[in-house]
Amino acid sequence: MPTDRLGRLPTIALALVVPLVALVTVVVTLNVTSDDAGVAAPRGTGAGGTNAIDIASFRYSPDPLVVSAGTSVKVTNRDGTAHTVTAKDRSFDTGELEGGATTTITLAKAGTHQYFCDIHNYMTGTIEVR
Ligand SMILES: [Cu+2]
Repeated sequence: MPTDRLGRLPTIALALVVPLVALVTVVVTLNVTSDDAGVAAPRGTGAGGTNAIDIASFRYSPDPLVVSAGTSVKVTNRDGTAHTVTAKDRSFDTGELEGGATTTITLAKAGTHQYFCDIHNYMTGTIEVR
């Protein structure tokens, strides 16, 4: 195990910068999308809001999704390539969802659940279960 600090530093810096850039990209995209809500049905993440995650252009939306415990969440992959919705703690996992396919996950545990795409690990999202 090398413990050379100089060697590790760029890796650490990259590990911090990449998620930050991804976050900024998602925030910017969400702002743009909210001004141009003609693509899909209107959605909100407030009380009684949507219980669905759409995957499009290698992004999850809405992100974060806020749902009540026990809610079934419909996951739709609108891309032409397969994706997954996989919990970091593996408490839920859609498995490979082909382009155009839909599935449902049920979130029993309250809390903040972070998930990712098991094929494209840079794709991440959050579900807040209340
Ligand atoms: Cu993916």
